Amino acid sequence: MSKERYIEAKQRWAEKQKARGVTARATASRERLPPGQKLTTGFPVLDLGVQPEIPLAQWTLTLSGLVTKPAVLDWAAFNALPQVEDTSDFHCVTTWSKYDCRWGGVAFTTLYELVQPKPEARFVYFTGYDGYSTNVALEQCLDDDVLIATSFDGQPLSRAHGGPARAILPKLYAWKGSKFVRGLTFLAEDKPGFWEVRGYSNTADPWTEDRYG
Ligand SMILES: Nc1nc2c(c(=O)[nH]1)N[C@H]1C(S)=C(S)[C@@H](COP(=O)(O)O)O[C@H]1N2
Ligand SMILES: [Mo]
Repeated sequence: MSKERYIEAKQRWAEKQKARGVTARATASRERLPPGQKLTTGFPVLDLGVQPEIPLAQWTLTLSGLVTKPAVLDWAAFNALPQVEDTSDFHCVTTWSKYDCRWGGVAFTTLYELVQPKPEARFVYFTGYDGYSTNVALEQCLDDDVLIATSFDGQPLSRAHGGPARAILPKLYAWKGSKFVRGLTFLAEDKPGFWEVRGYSNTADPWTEDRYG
């Protein structure tokens, strides 16, 4: 069934349910939707007012800091790494959530194995081509749903949503995933990023509404 027909069918089903006076199944979504969040079916765009244009021929991802094998990957080298797909939910601190985002790209763990962080590395500082930055504990980056995504829903990641490549960390509020990602620096000491120095939470757990401070 095509996506359009599937959506139409679901819509008809919903209308029928409504006509019958049947209310939506709240239980599943209540368990899936973190507190204080509202589900959106669109995909809002949030950035710093700049969406840098990075030609693929000039794009690089720099992996540096406390690592045994620092690396600067160009587009070809990055795409030659094992590719994964992961579908996850997306929670923005401004209270919208989006379900079932299908991301494709390179798992964080693949990059971890490539550069071999030193034992003292405990934090990762992500930077973006737009001047953005954000910090995450290394341990959280090692979850199997964390990736540097270059595709969304089977299509190349659009510039609006952070293309050519962005970080995705589904278990944390979405500001922890840098769009237009440019570098990952492995650090011994934590270093607050763009929003973290402006009062956003350092740990950003949607399930405890760990939004600010
Ligand atoms: N480089 C960069 N990454 C960023 C941001 C940004 O402004 N610049 N905004 C963050 C915030 S607050 C959110 S909610 C998500 C939004 O991603 P989207 O625009 O694809 O919805 O990107 C995050 N990553
Ligand atoms: Mo956000």
